Amino acid sequence: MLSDPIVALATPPGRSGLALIRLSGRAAFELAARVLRPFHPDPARTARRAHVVHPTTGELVDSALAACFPGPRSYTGEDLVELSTHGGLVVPAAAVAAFVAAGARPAAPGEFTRRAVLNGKLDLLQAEATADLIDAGAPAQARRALHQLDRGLSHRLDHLRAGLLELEALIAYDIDFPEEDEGPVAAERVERAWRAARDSLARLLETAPEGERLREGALLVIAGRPNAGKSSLFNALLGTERAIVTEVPGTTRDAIEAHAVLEGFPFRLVDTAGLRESDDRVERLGIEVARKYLAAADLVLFCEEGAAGGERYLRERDRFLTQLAAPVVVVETKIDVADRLTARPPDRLRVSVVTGEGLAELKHRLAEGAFGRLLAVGDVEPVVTRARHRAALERALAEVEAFHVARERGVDAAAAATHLHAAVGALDDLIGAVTPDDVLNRVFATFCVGK
Ligand SMILES: Nc1nc2c(ncn2[C@@H]2O[C@H](COP(=O)(O)OP(=O)(O)OP(=O)(O)O)[C@@H](O)[C@H]2O)c(=O)[nH]1
Ligand SMILES: [Mg+2]
Repeated sequence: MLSDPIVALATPPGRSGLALIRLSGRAAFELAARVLRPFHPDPARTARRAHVVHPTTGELVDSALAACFPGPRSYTGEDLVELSTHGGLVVPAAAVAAFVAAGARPAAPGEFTRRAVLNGKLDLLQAEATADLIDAGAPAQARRALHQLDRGLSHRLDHLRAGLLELEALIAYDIDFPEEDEGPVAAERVERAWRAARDSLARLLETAPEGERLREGALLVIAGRPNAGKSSLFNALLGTERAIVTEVPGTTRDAIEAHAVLEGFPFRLVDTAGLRESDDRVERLGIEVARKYLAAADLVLFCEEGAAGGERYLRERDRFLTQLAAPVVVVETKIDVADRLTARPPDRLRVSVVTGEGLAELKHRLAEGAFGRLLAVGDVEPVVTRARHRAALERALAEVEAFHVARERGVDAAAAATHLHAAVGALDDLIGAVTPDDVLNRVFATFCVGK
């Protein structure tokens, strides 16, 4: 049942000062009155002290603070109680059990937010942003989620939608008076409005690759010849000694993956086996794995020692680099021991993990390489962060293009307008105007309990 009372612990279980419990649904206040002594829903949104008592055994569970949020002015849009109890393993669980004994059902993951969406308190993009904010592991992810929670992307879609409806209104005259050659609306005006809508959609879509990368972390693969200093750099970027470093070429055999935050952006860093012809079976397998990662990389960090030189090396290196699909950042390693007299291109990145020289500049270049477009648009422009968003926008763009083709071919206005309807429909799906259950299930599948 949609509005049956649900209860959940909204904070993680474990040793903590406080825990937050949420209760929402029909008759939530009557139910709370069976557990909280004393209990007054008024004044609303005000914290009041109450004893938490098990309704059937009468056992005292805790002395807590309760605040009531009468619907529709609550997170879920229903009557909602928030209870701050003491933390730890025993008290919060006993408090939840008391509410269950009083008639509440333990909430499913994301069920509070799902109700917020169904009651029109949040759109689907905001619900997704709520999950993204909770899951954020890097500051840039949190900023992006907050922007979306604030309806940043939703506003842009509202605007796009209004533009499409306006375009439809512009050609309405052609629909009503198809025989007239030139209606009161000049063809150029329709063309202009169409171009504006198409460009706006296309620009939003262009943010998708980096937007999705922002949610998942950019796959940054460190490559180079054996002993080039890859593992040392991997550790330095991570800030911990994760990979084994020795002076023996061929130390790293397997790929090692770890999460890192560079310049506030999320990365999946991969250290790989040094690339060379090898007779060692294990090393060969490691090189094979490295090649697979390189094929999937969003960005490659190629390490080489200053003295690596030699015509043949450079030829082979350049051939290797041009084969890569991903953009490459080349860095010279071990500059604390490098020959300072050798001439180098002035824009060459140079680092030492011993002195730390060049590391800040390298991190900046990596963030730019993987998230340059996001850095350029800043935090105010909306960005598309999920495959679901991209698919809907691609559908809308295809329909907007089809509308134009139909007009060019002289298809009658009513038929051309069906493409605009379909484009508006795609945007409605995206924002969650009418959301089928299976879409909701997918969106909320990864939520945590209590949110
Ligand atoms: N002086 C100095 N030595 C370094 C620096 N970076 C790495 N080294 C040394 O270079 C050697 C090889 O470093 P690794 O990080 O293991 O190199 P790798 O590219 O991972 O090597 P493989 O795993 O064998 O392919 C080790 O002896 C490191 O201590 C540096 O910045 N300065
Ligand atoms: Mg290594």
